[in-house]
Formats: sequence, C-alpha cells, structure tokens
Amino acid sequence: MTEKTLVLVKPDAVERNLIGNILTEYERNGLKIIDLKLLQASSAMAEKHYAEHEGKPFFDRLVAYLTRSPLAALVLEGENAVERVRALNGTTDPEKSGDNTIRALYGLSLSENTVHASDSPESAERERSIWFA
Ligand code: FUP
Repeated sequence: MTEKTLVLVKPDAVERNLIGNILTEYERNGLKIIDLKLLQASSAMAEKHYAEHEGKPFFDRLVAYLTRSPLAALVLEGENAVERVRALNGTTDPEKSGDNTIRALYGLSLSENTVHASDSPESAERERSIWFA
C-alpha cells in the first residue's frame, strides 16, 4: 500500500550539514520526497509533536533540543513508507541501532538521535498538520 510518512531531520543533523546525506538515503531507497521545508520550530510545535511524552522526565530537554536551531521537515511517499523509513532510521538509541541505519551512522545520543519518522499512517497525518500547517 502506498503510504505517506512525516520525517524530521533534527537540529543536530542540520547543524552538522547532514541534510543531503540523510535525504540521499531515503531517495536511493526509492522513497519520494513530496513536501520539504526548513524551519525554526517553536516550543508549541515541538510540544504538540511530542505530546505523547508530556510529563516524562526527558520532555523539557526534548523540546529545548528540537527548538534550538532549524530543522528540516519532509513528507515521504512510497510502498509501506512508514515501516521502511523507520527501518532506515533505526532504533531510538543510536548505540543500539543496526549497522548502516541513519541513527547508527549519525546519531549522537538517545536524545540527539538525528531523525524522526512517524510510527503509523495516522501519526503521519497528525504530524504533517503540525509541520505543514
Ligand atoms: P522514536 O519513535 O524512535 O522517535 O522514539 P520515541 O517516540 O520513543 O521518543 C521520542 C524522542 O524522545 C526520541 F527521539 C528521543 C527522546 N527520548 C529521550 O530523550 N529519552 C528517552 O528515554 C526516550 C526518548
């Protein structure tokens, strides 16, 4: 099934000039970029994006990180895009992420893990409305 998924290339990656390398990974795996922008996230946008983590000990740090410098937001489309992009990104903790995943290659830590991708088509719709309002 053709799906859409929402990806964030997070501030740690933009700061280190990694946008191109990361988008190349998606494109050479057959995913189509159908929307793309660079923006400075507000705290309200970051809080909405990570609403499911509100109240957790790492929430404030997560919002501070996502808003500290610009990020790239994009929508990818392809067969099983949600699952495929999460596989390319790897697990949340870069140190535990599989070889050649984007987080293993570029992630700095559990909190600064370089990329985000939606975990379901429903999340993709919700997140898309935040970043491409
Ligand atoms: P993921 O779906 O892989 O992006 O991971 P989660 O939704 O579980 O977590 C969202 C973000 O919170 C992660 F990208 C990193 C951050 N996080 C922490 O900083 N500490 C934790 O213990 C768990 C997650």
